[in-house]
Parts: sequence; structure tokens; C-alpha cells
Amino acid sequence: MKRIIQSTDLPDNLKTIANKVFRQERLNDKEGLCLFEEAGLGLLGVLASFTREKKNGNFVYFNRNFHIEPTNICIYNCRFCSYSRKINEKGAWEYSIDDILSKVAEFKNKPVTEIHIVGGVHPNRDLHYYGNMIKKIKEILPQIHVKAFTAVELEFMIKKSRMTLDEGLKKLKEYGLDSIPGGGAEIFREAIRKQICDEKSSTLEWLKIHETAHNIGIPSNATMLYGHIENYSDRIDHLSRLRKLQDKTGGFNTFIPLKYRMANNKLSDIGEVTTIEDMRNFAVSRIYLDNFPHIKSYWPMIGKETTQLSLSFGVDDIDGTIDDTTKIYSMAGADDKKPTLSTNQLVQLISDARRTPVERDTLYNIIREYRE
Ligand code: V47
Ligand code: SF4
Repeated sequence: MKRIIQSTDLPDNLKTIANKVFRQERLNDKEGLCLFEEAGLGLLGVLASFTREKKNGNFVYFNRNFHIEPTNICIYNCRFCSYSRKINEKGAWEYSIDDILSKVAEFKNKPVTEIHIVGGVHPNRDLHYYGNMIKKIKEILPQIHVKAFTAVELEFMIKKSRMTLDEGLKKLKEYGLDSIPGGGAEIFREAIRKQICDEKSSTLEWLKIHETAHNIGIPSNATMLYGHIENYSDRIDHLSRLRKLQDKTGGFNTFIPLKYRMANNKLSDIGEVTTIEDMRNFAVSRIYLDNFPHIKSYWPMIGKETTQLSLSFGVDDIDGTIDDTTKIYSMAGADDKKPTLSTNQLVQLISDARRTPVERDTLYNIIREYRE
């Protein structure tokens, strides 16, 4: 039976949009904006859940992963960043390759499937330095999927090694890079990007790196940093550019909205948006990005309970066990200072929200379904 809304108190514009969603038709930018501006939370929950159930049934995915952050030394000065330091500044760190490899060796007999590597843009490290790091990681854990380096880190290391994007990404693939995480996207609208992260890779460069990667068979994720100085139109502009690129390449797996966290950075004065706003953002992203297979809620950033709530607003993925290895969000004010969840805890968190937990690998191949 078709779910079509006919006589309710909904205004006509929202009724038209709701019926388009139920017919699984693509929304245009104006309709996406209208959802942000006018739709109630209940309606957004219903529409986003309808969309997620068409794509992913009742499944909520997670994986077993750990993070490596090689350094927080960074040449850039993004105003929202709580984490980066200059060389010799108090609080700066850089792990040697040996430090990293001994951390990796701790996972030798554990059933992890993914290593996630992101960090600052170190002025002295080039593509071959990080490429060799990946190669050595795979000597220790040959089966591991390496999801590494934001487009911003990639752009710098490839330029430093005097290669074109195409050459650099192919070389990294040879070293063992399997996919690219979604960071560095922040907000694409140039006027806003200029105010929060003027120096680093531009919008066009970020999109070009992901497009080039997709063209040579490296899949990736995409993010959007929201809840700072951007408005709804800026968010729709961001989603629209991602949707266009996905139409072209089909190389994105997951979209991850990243909530701006306010502690210890230059934008702290503006505060943080509410949980209701987080849910609205998840829902509109799910409904609008009709060509993205998955929407991820990154639990170390928004907390476990908010993550559970997001499972009723379009989210079908909650990242992984993480294993206490990320500092980006704890330094920016996330509640969990040592983020780690066991597989049992992740399964419980998902089951408590009445969804079906599914362990996946990075590319969403199912490893195990947890049915009661
Ligand atoms: O690009 C930095 C964000 C990103 C803050 O692909 C902040 O699976 C909020 O790439 N408040 C890096 N966010 C993290 C990243 C990532 C994370 C989770 C999953 C995946 C994936 C990728 O962290 C940066 C920036 O957008 N960030 N500072 C802050 N104060
Ligand atoms: Fe550097 Fe990334 Fe922080 Fe920007 S967000 S200052 S690129 S570590």
C-alpha cells in the first residue's frame, strides 16, 4: 500500500514534499531547505525512517576498528580545531613509525577489520613516509582495511612529493591505502569556509581529490561540519555538491555529519547546537542524499544516547569500537574522554533502540547479523 499523505493539518508545501519522499522521488534544493526551515521533528523522523528503511531495512551497522592519529602537528589554523599544535608547542605530539607499529601489533590477535588514520598536516612528512607506514602496518596485519588521511592531508603530502593527484593516489594505493575517510570537507560554501578554515584545501580541491580517488577505485566517505556559523542554505549547498559528485562517480559509501564541538578553540563563543538540531540535520541529510547508501552517526562525538536517538532520524551506521584511540573530539569537548565500546555494548546500544545490529567491514559486507 502506498503511504500518501492526503488530509492532515500539514501545510501544502510539506504535504507535497512528504508525498515525494514516499514515492522515493528526489527532492530539489528548495524542498531540502524547506524541510530544514519548516518541518517538525516528528515529520522528519517519519520521512527519514521511511527512507532509511527502504535502503537498509532495520539494520544498524558497526565495525571493529581502531584509530591511529600519527601527529597533531599541523601547518593550518582552522578556527574550529582544538587539537592541532605547532612543532615544539606545548601539547604537540608525533608518534614515530615504531610507536605506531607497536600499537598496531597490539591488535594482532583481535578481530578488528579496519584501521582509521587521520591527523594534522605535518610540514615535514611526505607521501612516501606515510606510504611506507601503511606498508609496514599491513606486514603486521595483512587483512586489515586501511582507511586513511583526509583530503587535506592527502593534498599536502602529494604536493610535497611533487606528484599529480592521480599519480599520488595511485602510489598510495600501491602502498596499501584502501579507502579515504570523509574529513576536511567542513562546509563547502566558500564565504563560510573562508571564515573558518581559509588556508587549507579549497572546496574544489576537496571534491577533486575524492573524484580522482573514486576514478581509480578508492572509495571514500564524506563529512559536513555543522552547527557553527553556517545557515541552512549553506548546509543544503554542501549536500547538493556531494549529491552531484556521487551521481557522477558513485564512490561515496557514507555521509557523516560532524557536530561542531566548542571546547578549546577559536569559535568557542558561538556555543553548540541542541540535540534537536542534530536530529533535524541527520534527518534532512538522509532524505536529501538519496544516492548515499549510508548515514553515520559518530558516537565519540555526540555521545551514546544521542547516537541511539539518531537511529530514529535516518542513521543506519554508528562507526565502530574505536578502542580509545582518538583525541580529536575529546580535546574539543566530547563527553567521553576515552572513547571505546565493546562489541557487546554496541550491540546492546542498537538493540535498545529496537534496530538490528549488524557487524560490517569497511565496505559494508556483512560479517554478522545479531538477531535475538
Ligand atoms: O575534518 C575538527 C572535524 C574531522 C572539530 O570517514 C571537528 O569514517 C567537531 O575525518 N568539532 C576529522 N568536529 C575526522 C574525520 C572522521 C571522523 C569520523 C569518521 C570518519 C569517517 C572521518 O574532524 C575534521 C573536522 O571536520 N573536527 N575539530 C570540532 N571542534
Ligand atoms: Fe589542521 Fe585538521 Fe585541525 Fe585544520 S582541522 S588545523 S587541518 S588538524
